[in-house]
Amino acid sequence: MAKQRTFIMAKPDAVQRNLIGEIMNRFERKGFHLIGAKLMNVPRELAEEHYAEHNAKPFFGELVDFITSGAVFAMVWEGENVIATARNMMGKTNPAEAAPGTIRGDFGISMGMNIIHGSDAPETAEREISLWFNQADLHEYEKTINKWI
Ligand code: FUP
Repeated sequence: MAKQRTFIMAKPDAVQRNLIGEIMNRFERKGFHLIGAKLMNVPRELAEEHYAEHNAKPFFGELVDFITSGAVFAMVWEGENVIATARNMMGKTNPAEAAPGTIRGDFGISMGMNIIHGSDAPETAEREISLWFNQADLHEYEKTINKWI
Protein backbone atom coordinates (compact mmCIF):
# COMPACT_ATOMS: atom_id res chain seq x y z
CA MET A 1 0.00 0.00 0.00
CA ALA A 2 1.45 3.34 -1.02
CA LYS A 3 1.76 6.38 1.19
CA GLN A 4 -1.37 8.53 1.05
CA ARG A 5 -2.51 11.97 2.14
CA THR A 6 -5.90 12.79 3.62
CA PHE A 7 -7.80 15.91 4.65
CA ILE A 8 -8.95 15.94 8.27
CA MET A 9 -10.91 18.74 9.92
CA ALA A 10 -11.64 19.26 13.60
CA LYS A 11 -15.11 20.82 13.39
CA PRO A 12 -16.25 23.83 15.47
CA ASP A 13 -17.53 21.59 18.30
CA ALA A 14 -14.08 19.98 18.63
CA VAL A 15 -12.32 23.35 18.62
CA GLN A 16 -14.67 24.84 21.21
CA ARG A 17 -14.35 21.78 23.46
CA ASN A 18 -10.52 21.91 23.36
CA LEU A 19 -10.24 18.59 21.56
CA ILE A 20 -7.69 19.60 18.88
CA GLY A 21 -4.76 18.16 20.86
CA GLU A 22 -6.66 14.95 21.63
CA ILE A 23 -7.39 14.42 17.93
CA MET A 24 -3.87 15.23 16.79
CA ASN A 25 -2.41 13.01 19.49
CA ARG A 26 -4.35 10.02 18.18
CA PHE A 27 -3.06 10.49 14.63
CA GLU A 28 0.50 11.11 15.80
CA ARG A 29 0.50 8.02 18.03
CA LYS A 30 -0.81 5.96 15.13
CA GLY A 31 2.32 6.95 13.21
CA PHE A 32 0.92 9.46 10.75
CA HIS A 33 2.72 12.70 9.88
CA LEU A 34 1.09 16.11 10.02
CA ILE A 35 2.07 17.92 6.82
CA GLY A 36 -0.28 20.92 6.95
CA ALA A 37 -2.55 22.60 9.50
CA LYS A 38 -4.44 25.82 10.12
CA LEU A 39 -6.99 27.23 12.55
CA MET A 40 -9.47 29.18 10.48
CA ASN A 41 -12.94 30.57 10.10
CA VAL A 42 -14.64 28.98 7.12
CA PRO A 43 -16.13 31.22 4.43
CA ARG A 44 -19.66 30.09 3.54
CA GLU A 45 -18.66 29.46 -0.10
CA LEU A 46 -15.86 27.12 1.02
CA ALA A 47 -18.22 25.16 3.29
CA GLU A 48 -20.75 24.85 0.45
CA GLU A 49 -18.07 23.69 -1.98
CA HIS A 50 -16.63 21.21 0.52
CA TYR A 51 -20.05 19.65 1.13
CA ALA A 52 -21.29 20.07 -2.47
CA GLU A 53 -22.27 16.37 -2.70
CA HIS A 54 -24.93 17.06 -0.04
CA ASN A 55 -26.32 20.31 -1.48
CA ALA A 56 -29.73 18.81 -2.29
CA LYS A 57 -30.13 17.11 1.12
CA PRO A 58 -32.49 18.51 3.76
CA PHE A 59 -29.65 18.89 6.30
CA PHE A 60 -27.40 20.91 3.95
CA GLY A 61 -28.30 24.34 5.37
CA GLU A 62 -27.75 23.23 8.97
CA LEU A 63 -24.48 21.56 8.02
CA VAL A 64 -23.10 24.72 6.39
CA ASP A 65 -24.38 26.84 9.32
CA PHE A 66 -22.54 24.57 11.74
CA ILE A 67 -19.23 24.47 9.85
CA THR A 68 -19.25 28.28 9.56
CA SER A 69 -20.34 28.83 13.20
CA GLY A 70 -16.81 28.95 14.65
CA ALA A 71 -13.20 28.19 13.89
CA VAL A 72 -12.22 24.80 12.51
CA PHE A 73 -8.77 23.21 12.58
CA ALA A 74 -7.96 21.96 9.08
CA MET A 75 -5.20 19.38 8.67
CA VAL A 76 -3.47 17.21 6.11
CA TRP A 77 -2.06 13.91 7.39
CA GLU A 78 0.23 11.57 5.53
CA GLY A 79 0.99 7.88 5.93
CA GLU A 80 0.40 4.32 4.84
CA ASN A 81 -3.28 3.76 4.06
CA VAL A 82 -4.10 6.92 6.01
CA ILE A 83 -7.43 7.58 4.26
CA ALA A 84 -9.20 4.40 5.36
CA THR A 85 -7.35 4.17 8.67
CA ALA A 86 -8.36 7.70 9.65
CA ARG A 87 -12.00 6.86 8.79
CA ASN A 88 -11.78 3.83 11.11
CA MET A 89 -10.28 5.97 13.85
CA MET A 90 -13.11 8.52 13.42
CA GLY A 91 -15.95 5.98 13.66
CA LYS A 92 -19.38 6.09 12.08
CA THR A 93 -20.92 9.41 11.00
CA ASN A 94 -23.59 9.22 13.71
CA PRO A 95 -21.82 9.37 17.11
CA ALA A 96 -24.62 7.28 18.63
CA GLU A 97 -23.54 4.42 16.37
CA ALA A 98 -19.80 5.08 16.47
CA ALA A 99 -17.89 2.48 18.50
CA PRO A 100 -16.32 3.47 21.83
CA GLY A 101 -12.63 4.11 21.26
CA THR A 102 -13.26 5.96 18.02
CA ILE A 103 -13.09 9.75 17.96
CA ARG A 104 -16.80 10.21 17.26
CA GLY A 105 -17.68 7.35 19.60
CA ASP A 106 -15.75 8.95 22.44
CA PHE A 107 -16.58 12.63 21.90
CA GLY A 108 -19.40 13.13 19.39
CA ILE A 109 -22.75 14.42 20.55
CA SER A 110 -25.07 14.30 17.55
CA MET A 111 -25.14 13.65 13.82
CA GLY A 112 -24.62 17.36 13.26
CA MET A 113 -21.99 17.85 15.96
CA ASN A 114 -19.80 14.88 15.20
CA ILE A 115 -16.39 16.43 15.92
CA ILE A 116 -14.40 15.52 12.84
CA HIS A 117 -14.35 15.25 9.06
CA GLY A 118 -12.05 12.94 7.07
CA SER A 119 -11.82 12.30 3.34
CA ASP A 120 -13.54 9.05 2.34
CA ALA A 121 -11.53 8.03 -0.77
CA PRO A 122 -8.34 8.92 -2.67
CA GLU A 123 -10.18 11.13 -5.19
CA THR A 124 -12.02 12.94 -2.38
CA ALA A 125 -8.79 13.42 -0.47
CA GLU A 126 -7.13 15.01 -3.48
CA ARG A 127 -10.10 17.30 -4.10
CA GLU A 128 -10.41 18.35 -0.46
CA ILE A 129 -6.68 18.94 0.10
CA SER A 130 -6.49 21.26 -2.92
CA LEU A 131 -9.71 22.98 -1.86
CA TRP A 132 -8.42 23.78 1.65
CA PHE A 133 -4.65 24.12 1.23
CA ASN A 134 -2.11 25.72 -1.08
CA GLN A 135 0.52 23.23 -2.18
CA ALA A 136 3.21 25.57 -0.77
CA ASP A 137 1.76 25.14 2.74
CA LEU A 138 2.19 21.35 2.73
CA HIS A 139 5.50 20.05 4.01
CA GLU A 140 7.74 17.42 2.50
CA TYR A 141 8.30 15.56 5.78
CA GLU A 142 10.80 12.96 4.61
CA LYS A 143 12.93 15.42 2.73
CA THR A 144 13.16 17.54 5.87
CA ILE A 145 14.11 14.53 8.00
CA ASN A 146 16.75 13.44 5.52
CA LYS A 147 18.18 16.91 5.52
CA TRP A 148 18.65 17.05 9.30
CA ILE A 149 19.27 13.49 10.43
P1 FUP B 1 -18.94 11.54 6.82
O1 FUP B 1 -18.25 11.18 5.54
O2 FUP B 1 -18.85 10.47 7.87
O3 FUP B 1 -18.52 12.89 7.36
O4 FUP B 1 -20.49 11.65 6.50
P2 FUP B 1 -21.30 12.27 5.30
O5 FUP B 1 -20.41 12.76 4.18
O6 FUP B 1 -22.39 11.31 4.95
O7 FUP B 1 -22.00 13.55 5.98
C1 FUP B 1 -21.30 14.75 6.13
C2 FUP B 1 -21.85 15.47 7.33
O8 FUP B 1 -23.22 15.78 7.14
C3 FUP B 1 -21.80 14.65 8.60
F1 FUP B 1 -20.63 14.78 9.22
C4 FUP B 1 -22.96 15.17 9.40
C5 FUP B 1 -23.92 15.69 8.37
N1 FUP B 1 -25.11 14.82 8.19
C6 FUP B 1 -26.26 15.18 8.80
O9 FUP B 1 -26.32 16.20 9.52
N2 FUP B 1 -27.38 14.39 8.62
C7 FUP B 1 -27.34 13.27 7.85
O10 FUP B 1 -28.37 12.59 7.72
C8 FUP B 1 -26.13 12.91 7.22
C9 FUP B 1 -25.02 13.71 7.42
